[in-house]
Amino acid sequence: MRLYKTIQKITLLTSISLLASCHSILNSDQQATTETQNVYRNLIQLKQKGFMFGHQDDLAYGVNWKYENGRSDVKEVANDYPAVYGWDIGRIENDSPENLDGVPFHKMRQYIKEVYQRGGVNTISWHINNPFTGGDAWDTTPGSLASVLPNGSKHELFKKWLDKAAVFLNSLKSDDGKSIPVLYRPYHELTGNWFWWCQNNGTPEQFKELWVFSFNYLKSKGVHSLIYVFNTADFETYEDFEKFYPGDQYVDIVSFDAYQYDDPTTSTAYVDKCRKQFKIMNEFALKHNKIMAFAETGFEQIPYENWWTDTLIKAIGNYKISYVLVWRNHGWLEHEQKMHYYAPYKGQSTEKDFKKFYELPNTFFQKEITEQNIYQ
Ligand code: BMA
Repeated sequence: MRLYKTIQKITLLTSISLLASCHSILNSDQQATTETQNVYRNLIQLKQKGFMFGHQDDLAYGVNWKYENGRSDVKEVANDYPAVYGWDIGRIENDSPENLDGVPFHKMRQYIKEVYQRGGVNTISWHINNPFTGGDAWDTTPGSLASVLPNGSKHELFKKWLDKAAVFLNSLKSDDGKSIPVLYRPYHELTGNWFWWCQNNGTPEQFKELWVFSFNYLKSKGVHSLIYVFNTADFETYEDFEKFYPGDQYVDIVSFDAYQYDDPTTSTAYVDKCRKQFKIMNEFALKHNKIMAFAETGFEQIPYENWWTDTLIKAIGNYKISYVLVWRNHGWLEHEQKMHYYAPYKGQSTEKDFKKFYELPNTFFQKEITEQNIYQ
């Protein structure tokens, strides 16, 4: 198995060096740092051969542990870290020392640096509180989206919150002082109805204005290390996907989030839905010359032992996505009285299948990505 993967890797390296002459520049930020442009170019090349595996909060905690240096549930199962690491800066807006899931920002910064220095990919989302009400991201009080736009009653407050994000993003630096590139995924799951920025709380024009304003604002604060990820929840048609898209010069990657909720041994609903959405998104990505990603997915507690190689692989099909990321391994959720995790951990029932998934020639984890030197 391992040998097979090694042969595949050599093939990958050879073809990537052949592709190295094809130059492609980031659409969003013409002043993007060299490392940011490099990683984007490398992501374009990598997706021809497979997709990276990602996990939210992977280094911070897992099932039954928290903040132990070097530890990762994924690593304990696959003997390798993920290639992509998801982080969320929710609560940075109110100067909290920890994000909404309890991860201290100073630790997050450290993890992000660690990931960068070993050649992995960091992605950041922001469950930003509701500036209109002071409630959380899930507070969908009507008028919230409009209130943050220029001329809105909370616009000045919103800018202060963006300032805090800018300070954090600008503080992500490697030892040699370089800004660390981040796949930035703001206002995620916009086609849903559960966050204050979702489609039911504003017109497409308002959403686009929110996106473009924040985009320009962060740039004006000197943030030039972002690769912008546009992200939806479910959608039915090409028009639905396109409706809130702010424009090619503001987006680099297009993606959606979709979770498994029913039993994959009796229902094909999740696979069918993902395939349908990938088909539409693929058409969109080709037309707009964008990279695709499966930005969030998972099956809580993974109660089907072949979920990785059977269900997830089928859901992705042959679509050339850059990465798939599963959500966090919180462990026991006290307020819901249940286990909450999406990646396997040592002893979890999908361990064997996850190792098979790891061995597939088209799945990339840390070791393979490190060899690709994606920041160069
Ligand atoms: C949800 C759950 C919550 C968490 C939120 C933001 O899917 O995991 O427990 O607070 O995401 O990370």
